[in-house]
Formats: sequence, structure tokens, C-alpha cells
Amino acid sequence: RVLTDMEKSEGRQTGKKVVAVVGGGLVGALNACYFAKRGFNVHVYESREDIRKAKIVKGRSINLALSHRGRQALKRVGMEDKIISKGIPMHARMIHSLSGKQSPIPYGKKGQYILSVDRANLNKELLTEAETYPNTKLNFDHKLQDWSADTGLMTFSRTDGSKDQIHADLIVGCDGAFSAIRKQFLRRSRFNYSQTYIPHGYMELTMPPINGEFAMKPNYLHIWPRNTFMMIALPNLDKTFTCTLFMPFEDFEKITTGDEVIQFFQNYFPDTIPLIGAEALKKDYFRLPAQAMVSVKCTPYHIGEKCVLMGDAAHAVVPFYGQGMNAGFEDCIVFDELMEQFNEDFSAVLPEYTKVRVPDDHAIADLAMYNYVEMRAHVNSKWFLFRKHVDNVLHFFLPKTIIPLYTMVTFTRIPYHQAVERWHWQNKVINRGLLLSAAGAALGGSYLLTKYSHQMSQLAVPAEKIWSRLVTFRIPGMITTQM
Ligand code: FAD
Ligand code: EGU
Repeated sequence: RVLTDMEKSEGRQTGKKVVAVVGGGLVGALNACYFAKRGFNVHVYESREDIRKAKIVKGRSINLALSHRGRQALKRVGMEDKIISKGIPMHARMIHSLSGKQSPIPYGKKGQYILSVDRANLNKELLTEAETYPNTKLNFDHKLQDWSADTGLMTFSRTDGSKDQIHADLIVGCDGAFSAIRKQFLRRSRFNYSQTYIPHGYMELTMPPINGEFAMKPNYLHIWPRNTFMMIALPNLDKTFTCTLFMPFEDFEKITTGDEVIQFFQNYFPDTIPLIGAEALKKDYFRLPAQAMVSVKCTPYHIGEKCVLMGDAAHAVVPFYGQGMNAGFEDCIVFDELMEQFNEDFSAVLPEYTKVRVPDDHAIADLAMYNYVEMRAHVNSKWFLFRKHVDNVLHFFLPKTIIPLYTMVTFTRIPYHQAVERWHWQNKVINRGLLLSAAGAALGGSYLLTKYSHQMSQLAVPAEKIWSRLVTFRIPGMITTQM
């Protein structure tokens, strides 16, 4: 429900508590709307300049895949329509094989698509929306230095060298993967924390329009799966694509000249050279060094009734499920529901938030890491196509029993940890051979055989291995929370 200006201004008079949202990124800006809607006096503190005024916006990834969880969170503050109107629907993946062949694999039924959204625009729109509440104040150029868990006093530094000391009743840490708020948690007893950098880095390359049109089909998430290397491309409103190359740092470092860049692309992504342009590629590649990716898990997410972590500050995940922002946005829904349930009593809401949210955030962190390992280990374009078709075929024949994991993650609000449990259960069902009944085998097998007869010969050697991988998932401890 969208609030009227009258309703929005009510918060000002209520003399409600002061909520400090630290970090005005995606999750911080959305959270500001949630707290403002409840009438709190909301102060957002963001270390950077106002991105709506800044000329150059540096930051991670230009565009993002927005899916159901994120959309639901936007909807609750009346922002869904505004954001999706500037998003580009992606109804399917487009798998690019080494030979340049393109094969689409739909995400699901007609209404099941994800959206490519511009990070900067999303952030700007959310900040502007937060500002429409008179009980919200945005403070840019405020970098949190330190804060006290006993008093709730925060110290901010400004670029002119001055310091600001500010008090709040509740501090909401939305300051990203390297959270300064979290530092105080680390000093406390019984706080669990783990951080893992993966050996891969990522680099963004722009694919310009050709004759004013998208260089590739726009309504797809384009994927070039090449085992240890992978590239992904999402469309932008200006008809460019942002290509993200994922590769071990080791390999990034091996490429030192423009000619080596072209040689590398010639070997692995030949179809993209004319689309990105050989000259642009040589330049773009050296413009910025490859960026690191980190996975962070911790628990608890709160300190007493004073402070709570949300978004990447609580759980940075590797981007191999397209869920980091979506999970962070869902954090806001979960917290808001608990605020309703416990009458905005922070001393009850905060512990319950940790209790219900930690298992789900840890589950998506583990899933994303699992998918990273899986993709790196043996996912080339044939394997990717094969696996997704098996998922879809099983779902087609047993729509109520077998729901692909990505479907539960991307198109439902089934709690992440339940999605994982259900996935394990489904694999057991498949494993026990219920599906290997004559009918299932004949139907599924003949479908695959006719469609992939030429590829079957290549799969034939490790077929047993592949099948056992498919049905058993013997990777102990990968999914269960290891804390
Ligand atoms: P951030 O976006 O990092 O925002 C944190 C904010 O806090 C920043 O504005 C920062 O300036 C500010 N800040 C930091 N320190 C301080 C301080 N000391 N004081 C004050 N302010 C501070 N997610 C998806 O859902 N879909 C995708 O397709 C997707 N793709 C991705 C691709 C890549 C390559 C990467 C790296 C991530 C991807 N993600 C994706 C994840 C997504 O980017 C993050 O989960 C999301 O940005 C988290 O939002 P946040 O607000 O918690 O943190
Ligand atoms: C990575 C970087 C395809 C944006 C996981 C799928 C991603 C995104 C997939 C990035 C993949 C991988 C899924 C979505 C999405 C797939 C998903 C990954 C968006 C399992 C901007 N992933 N991503 N899975 O199914 O569920 O299409 O940078 F290549 S969207 Cl790694 Cl659905």
C-alpha cells in the first residue's frame, strides 16, 4: 500500500524513536522506507556523496537480476511498479556454446521471469522514495568510524576532516560486506564469524548497441559456461549489455597485453569479439583490475535491543545465484513482519530476527557457494543445458513433487533453508528410483536421447559418474550450515 502524504507526515508528530540506518546502499535505502513508513525518526548515514548528484558512480556491478523476493520487498513500500517499469524482463537463459551456438532455456512458465535492473537507478529511486517521508533525513558524506554498543553513540567522519557524534535508539547496519558496524560484533563473546574469498575475480565489459539495437537478444540472461571461466551478460535500458567475466585471479594476471586478451577471447568467447569490438575489448580489459568476491556468514545479527545487521553486512554471498540483493531485500520484509508481530518492541524483535533469519541467510550463502564450486568443477555449455533440461523434464512430469531448486529460490518466498531441505528430499526421491520406473525412464530417456543423441556419445564414458552425481549429491557438509 502506498501511503498518502498525510499519513507520511504523521511520523513527525509522534515523537517516535530514532532509528539510524548506517549505509545508504540498496538495502539501507529500502530499509529507510520501511522504518519511515512505521513513523520512526529515520536517519540514514552514507559514507559516499549523494549518488543522485555524483558524476562518476563507482561501485560493484552495473546491473543486477531482480527476482520474486526482491520484488515482494519493493511492493510493500509501493516501489515495485516504479522499479520494474525500468527493468528488462529476462524470460530465459541463452546458453552460448564455444562454437557460437545459442540455446534458450526458459526460467519457467510465462509469468516466471527475472528482471535486469540498473543498480545506480535502483539506489537513486529508493533514496528519493525514502526522502518523501518527512520523518526521514539522509546524511551523505558520513562515514561511520566507531560506535558503542552500550550507549548507542556513533562517530562519523566527514571528508572535510570533521567528526559528528550521533545517538540513536536503534542502529541498523546496512553498510555492506565490509561493515564497520559489524566490527563491534567481532569483539563480543559468542559471536560467530566466517569470511571466505573465492579464487575467482570478476570484470565488467560493455557490449555496445549495433546500429542502435541490442547486439544480442535482449530478453535473456546470456551465459557462456566454460568450467573455470564463465561469462554472463545482462541487458541495459540504453541497449548495451554488461558482460561479467568470472575467472581465477591467477588467469586474469596471466593476460598482460591487448593481443593476449584477444587470443583469450578467441579461445573461449569467440562470438563476443565482434560484438564487444576488438579495440574496445583491449582497452576495457585493462581499465580496472579484476574485483574480488567474498562470502561472509555470521551469527547473531543483533546486539541486545540496540543494533541489527541486514543485507551484505549480515551475509555477503558470492553472486552465483543472483540472490545477494534479493536476500537483503527479503531481510527487510522479515524484520517488518516481526515488528508487526511484536508491536515494535526491539527487545523482542531483534532476537527473533536473528532466530528466524540466520538459518535462511546461511542457506543462501551455502547454496551460492555450492553453485560456484559446481559451475567451476564441470559446467560447460552442454552440461548446463543437460542439467537444466533434466530439471525441467522432471518438473514437467511431476510438477507437485519435483520443483527445481532455482525455481524455489528465484520464484517463491519458500524460506531458503526449507528450499534446501526440500531439494535434499527431492534428490532422495529421485535417487530411490521412483523415477526410474519404466514409464519415467522411457519417457525422459527417449526425450533426451532424441534431442541429445549426438551429445550422448560424448557423455557415454563418464555416464555412470554423471548419473550418480545427478542423483546423489555426495558432497557432505556443503549445504548444512557449518557454524
Ligand atoms: P551495499 O550495496 O554494499 O551498500 C552498502 C552501503 O554502505 C554503500 O552505499 C556504502 O557506501 C555504505 N557504507 C559502507 N561502509 C560505510 C560506513 N563505514 N559508514 C557509512 N556508510 C558505509 N544480487 C542480486 O540479488 N542479483 C544479482 O544479479 C547480483 N549480482 C551481483 C553481481 C556481482 C558481481 C556482485 C559482486 C554482487 C551481485 N549481487 C547480486 C549482490 C548485491 O550486489 C549485494 O547483495 C547488494 O548490493 C547488497 O546491498 P547492501 O545495501 O547490503 O550493500
Ligand atoms: C551472476 C552474476 C545461471 C548476475 C546461476 C543461473 C548471476 C547473475 C544460475 C551476475 C548461472 C548461474 C540464477 C538466476 C542468476 C540460472 C540461478 C547469476 C544473475 C542457478 C550481474 N542466477 N544470476 N542460477 O539459472 O538461479 O540462470 O552479475 F550462470 S539469475 Cl551462476 Cl534465476
